[in-house]
Amino acid sequence: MNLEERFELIKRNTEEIVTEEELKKLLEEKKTPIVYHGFEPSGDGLHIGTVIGINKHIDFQKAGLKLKILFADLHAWLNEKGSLSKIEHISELYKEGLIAFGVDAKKTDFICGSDFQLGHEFFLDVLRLSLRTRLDRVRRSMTLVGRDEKDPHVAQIIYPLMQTIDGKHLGVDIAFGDLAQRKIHMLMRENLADLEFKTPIAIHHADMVGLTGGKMSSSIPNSRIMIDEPPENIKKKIRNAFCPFKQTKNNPILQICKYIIFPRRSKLKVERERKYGGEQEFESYEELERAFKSGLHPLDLKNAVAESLIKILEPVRKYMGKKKVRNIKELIKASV
Ligand code: STL
Repeated sequence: MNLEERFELIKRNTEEIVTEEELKKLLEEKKTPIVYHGFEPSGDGLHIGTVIGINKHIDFQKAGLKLKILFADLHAWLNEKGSLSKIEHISELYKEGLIAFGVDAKKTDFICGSDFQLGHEFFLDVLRLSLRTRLDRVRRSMTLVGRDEKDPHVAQIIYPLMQTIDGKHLGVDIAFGDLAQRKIHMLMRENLADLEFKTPIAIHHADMVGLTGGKMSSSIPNSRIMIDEPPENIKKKIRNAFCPFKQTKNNPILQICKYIIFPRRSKLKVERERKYGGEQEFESYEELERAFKSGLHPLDLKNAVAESLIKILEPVRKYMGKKKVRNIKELIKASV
């Protein structure tokens, strides 16, 4: 792969790269740049919304980047996502999910935050950063939840500082995450050069809309499909999903095509009775989007998407079943 092809593969299906020029220069100058993606292990496992990121991990690996996955256990704990032992179990579930989905474990560093964030140098860096950063600036970078609180815990302030320092201690060239990470990534870009580190490039991906049309969230089971969801449920959830005729914006079914199916499959086959137009094959997302805009029926698309998604998720479900990680709920209950 030449530089241009590597750049395009890194860029596909992302929302923004800060900055593209810096990324081009990095690819020219460094043989194996390091990209990291931090997760807060919480909830009950991975759903298809996370797959946008996982598909990017695979693209990054193909483009020759070194991938570091950070299970930010202390961050999740500071964010009141549960006890450390519960978070530890969920990290395990996330790791298996990523591997089941095709992230190359041999080429990935899976790192647990508490393994390095409690060290001497890390803490000193957090304190150094605290001397340089104004409360107002940190407040702007906080999560939506924390930002809206009138009297947030100090934990909410420590959180972005630690995340900033993660970039340095993991030695990263690129920080990757969803758009919600944008403000903290900017904090990283503003400060790491002063802490004798380079300025990381930030790459962000979009958040998928939920199947019910609003947010995709663990607390709304019908809004998401788990990566090991049984085929019957997938069919039902897709059949009931929000997919208005001809509407291409904020359409979860089209987003599944764009972010999950086409990065993994070269074609999507829509089968219809002859009188409704017969079989049709789409070879790119753009082609499918054009057809939908001109009146491809949502029900025909939904049937094709359910079939394709079931096939894509089948090996994942088998792997997760074999690893018995579906018993994670009992494990979690036992460890709270
Ligand atoms: C969330 C939701 C989400 C991602 C994160 C948090 C990321 C957390 C994080 C923590 C430390 C890092 C990097 C990322 O170094 O989708 O609540």
